Amino acid sequence: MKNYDIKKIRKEMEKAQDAKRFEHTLGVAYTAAALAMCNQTDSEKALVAGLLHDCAKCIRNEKKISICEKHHIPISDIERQNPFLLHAKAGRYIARKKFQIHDDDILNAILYHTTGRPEMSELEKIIYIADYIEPGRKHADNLAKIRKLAFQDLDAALLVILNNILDYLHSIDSPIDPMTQKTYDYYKKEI
Ligand code: DGI
Ligand code: FE
Ligand code: FE
Repeated sequence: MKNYDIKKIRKEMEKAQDAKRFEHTLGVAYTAAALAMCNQTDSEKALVAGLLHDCAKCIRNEKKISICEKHHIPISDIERQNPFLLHAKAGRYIARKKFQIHDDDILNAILYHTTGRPEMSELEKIIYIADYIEPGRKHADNLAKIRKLAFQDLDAALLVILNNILDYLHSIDSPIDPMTQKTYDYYKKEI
């Protein structure tokens, strides 16, 4: 099993993010590690993926676009119109190049942490869920219930979160990435 330099990754993230975002990063990392423990899966990987999931969040939109263009990472129309979505794709790239992460499961957890995808791995689900329920999040009204559910049934929590996000995006008339919709449709049928 690979040993990751958690301290170093944490320090780098503290440098790369503003204070509020770094608090969120720590919240996601430790919530993901707890979810991994609860599911008897690798908590170190969960910690690494949690620490790195938003590693491109504090990069300017133009820079996110240029990183993707320079490294031949395809940008969809919706991503071009909503470049914040690209922090997932750019984040995967930075995790691989700068942090030398070569574990595909960790890289995919970063890549799909915003939209999800059908047939997510357990680690992908853990990061997606931890991003939504970490202690610093205050938004959703049914958050207490979702937090409890997350530690009982990952799939059930995933579906409620996807449903909440889609409702929220519809309510503010925000364009929906086809992958977000596909993920919801898949898990709605699956669960
Ligand atoms: O980076 P974070 O803020 O921690 O979390 P995130 O990467 O999950 O991004 C959060 C926002 O992304 C949240 O407000 C919901 C939004 N989002 C997820 N899927 C889509 C989306 N926004 C749009 N416009 N379209 C989507 O398909
Ligand atoms: Fe994010
Ligand atoms: Fe996040």
